Amino acid sequence: MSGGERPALGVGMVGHAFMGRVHSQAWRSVHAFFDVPYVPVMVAVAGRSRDRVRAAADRLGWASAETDWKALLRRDDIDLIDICTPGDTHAEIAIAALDAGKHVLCEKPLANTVAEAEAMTAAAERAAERGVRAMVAFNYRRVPAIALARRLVADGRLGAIRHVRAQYLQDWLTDPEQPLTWRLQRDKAGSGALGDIGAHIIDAAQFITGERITGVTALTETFVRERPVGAGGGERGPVTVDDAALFLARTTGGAVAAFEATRFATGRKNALRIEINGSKGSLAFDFEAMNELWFHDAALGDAEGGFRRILVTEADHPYAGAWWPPGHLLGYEHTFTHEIADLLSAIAAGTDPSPSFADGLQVQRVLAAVEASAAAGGGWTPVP
Ligand code: 4PW
Repeated sequence: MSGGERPALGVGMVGHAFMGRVHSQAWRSVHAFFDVPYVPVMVAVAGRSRDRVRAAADRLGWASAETDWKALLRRDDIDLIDICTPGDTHAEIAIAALDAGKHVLCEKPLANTVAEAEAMTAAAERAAERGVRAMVAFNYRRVPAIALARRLVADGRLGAIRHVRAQYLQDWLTDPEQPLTWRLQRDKAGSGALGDIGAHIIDAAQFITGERITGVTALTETFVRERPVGAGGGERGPVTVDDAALFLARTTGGAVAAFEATRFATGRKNALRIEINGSKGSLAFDFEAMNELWFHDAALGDAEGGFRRILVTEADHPYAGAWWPPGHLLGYEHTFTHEIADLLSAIAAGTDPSPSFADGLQVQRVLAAVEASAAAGGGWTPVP
């Protein structure tokens, strides 16, 4: 295998549904836009059905297809395993891959339980001693506007952070006839809106502010408790996860925070929103207008202050310069390209990628605290 001037890095991907499709797009294009130290080679994709994985390989650009993910670990031409499967398989695949000396990119949330996330983090720490790296895929960190928000906070433009208001609003479950897919089953997904989309706003809030959540008080709700199983037959099965999760939190820097994750926000499709108020200014972001960051600089005074839109497409904005001229907007898929560019750079630099498995474990602890608080009627629950 040759990657031209840059060495090749063989990739094997497990799973080829929504996340597998978007990761494939990133693996195909990253080296064309970013000066990454390796040229990824899309060696093989693994999936359970022979026909479907073969078709996915052809369509998404993978050179070969396997029906057993363990086959990927046995191949010498694969250096990295990309895990795009439901949460119940993350721990087994990631630990086996790291122990086999393969770098790992793992979809979020890192695992279904804190115990699994701890075992994965221990495996990542063992692997790091051999130069093998692991990253958890919180892709929204790589939205240029979110990365710019972090830069503004780090540069002191917001002063002391007082409020974090974070929401992740979707509406794809409002129809009670929406089938009982794996995301609605606790044994497969770990939790519902909480882990699937709440995990993203936990990570984004901590990433932007540089602060960590120290404790929570929470409630969760499941509005539709049974849904159709499979197509047509009339059979219904129990929904075993939350449809919505809301919680208040405190952070290491003394801020107070409000989080809301729901799949019942009628009319909201993928509204990951975050507003941060500090002593010197405020920031506001909504993924449904992901190229924009709104910034209020209190130093301008009442007469000239107010939220101002920054179109985050300038060459000196994070990631944006690698793409198109200013004003030519980016989309959801670009965040995954950015994530993979950062992962490849970390592998070459011999440093822990960010977010690491340890970061994923910390988010998992917040998720567990939210569930524990909600189960106890909303009692204050510290995050260890
Ligand atoms: O990770 C998230 C998914 O599980 C995604 O970013 C959006 O919410 C789209 O699907 C779910």
